[in-house]
Amino acid sequence: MWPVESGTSASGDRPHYAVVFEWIIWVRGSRLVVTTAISVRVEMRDEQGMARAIELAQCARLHAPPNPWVGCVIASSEGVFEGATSVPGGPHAEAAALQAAGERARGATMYVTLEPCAHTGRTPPCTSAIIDAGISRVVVGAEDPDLRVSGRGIAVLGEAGVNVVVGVLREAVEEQLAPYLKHRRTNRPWVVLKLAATMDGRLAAPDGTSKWITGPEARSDVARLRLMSDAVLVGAGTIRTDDPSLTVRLGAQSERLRAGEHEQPDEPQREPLRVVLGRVPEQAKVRPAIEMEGDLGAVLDRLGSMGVLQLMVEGGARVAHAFHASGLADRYVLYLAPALFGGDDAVPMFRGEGAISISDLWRGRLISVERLGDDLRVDLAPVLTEPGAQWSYEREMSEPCLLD
Ligand code: AOF
Ligand code: ZN
Repeated sequence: MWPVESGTSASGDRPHYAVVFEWIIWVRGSRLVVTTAISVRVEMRDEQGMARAIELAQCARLHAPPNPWVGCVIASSEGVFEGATSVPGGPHAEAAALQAAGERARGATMYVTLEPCAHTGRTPPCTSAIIDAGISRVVVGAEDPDLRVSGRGIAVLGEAGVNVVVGVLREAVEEQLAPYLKHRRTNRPWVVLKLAATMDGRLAAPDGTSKWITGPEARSDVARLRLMSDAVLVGAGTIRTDDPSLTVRLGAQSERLRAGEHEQPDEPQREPLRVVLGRVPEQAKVRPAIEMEGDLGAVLDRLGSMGVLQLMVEGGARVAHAFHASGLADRYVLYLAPALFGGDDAVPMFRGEGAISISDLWRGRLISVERLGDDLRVDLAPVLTEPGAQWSYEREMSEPCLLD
């Protein structure tokens, strides 16, 4: 028996112990040695607890903003108790799980995707509730950059003698919470640039018509992306040619069920804010909409101050170019139909000056590729700008998650 370092549960973790068993099995005269080690199971338990907390957090994805969508699992000898963030002003994930566990939380381990809060906001500090409940170990996915927390939650728990482990499944948590983390670090929204195009990269025919390049599955996926966004932005040119309403067409209720969420009877219907760059004609279907103008950085600052965590940019080609060229897109979501305009007169994805030499080529990182009916959804991230880019949580969530 010897202590081993844990790769994922570093920073202040207690040592793990490995007990290695070797089983010798004879199969038809051949000697087969099977080795098992208990240390692997100890590490796995932390990762499994955090993986479940991540699943639970996804249940809060649609109703938590502008607060973070957090998941929490309490594992005690008397059972497993779960919680997810409620609507803003309601209990945090930790409080919900503690409520479910009651007295059984004493001596238990808590897995929580985000550092517990140490401040009194609309709810009391989760750190006090954790300490009072007698939780002995807290496993945290990622630190909370919110200035009211920012390391204080971890410090308060440590000072009270709670064993705190930070960074288990960090990449997955940071990917899942990317819009929240970016907003709290920069006061700007996470920008998702969505483009629906043919395989030869064209958004519309030379006469401006574009309905419908992609099929129904891709279009419902777009509606789902809108539902996860706090604001959608288009250029005034798109309003003039397409007159889109930019509403969440599938209906929030059915999408919420698809995302595995429970009904929240008091929850208002969530429709993203509609933002137009330029002037909106009187009769446009997009109304009511916010008209904005000027520097895109200032637009993002303003939306951030309005509590927009995720901004979905829906085109057209000039707006896409403006966000791309200024390096302001955090994620590119391309819906590609198996169709070709076959000429250079159809509307390109980006209208404006692009790379003039191969050495200026923008290269992204492929996050995921998914087939949606006859179309493809391709997610790209700019290289070196975000953590956890190899892991796409939204794409992996297919089964509904259930709170116990
Ligand atoms: C949540 N849910 O599960 C956790 C949060 O507005 P308040 O008072 O509810 O505080 C929101 C802050 O609390 C939020 O920005 C984050 O720093 C912290 N943690 N918030 O809504 C949760 N764990
Ligand atoms: Zn809290």
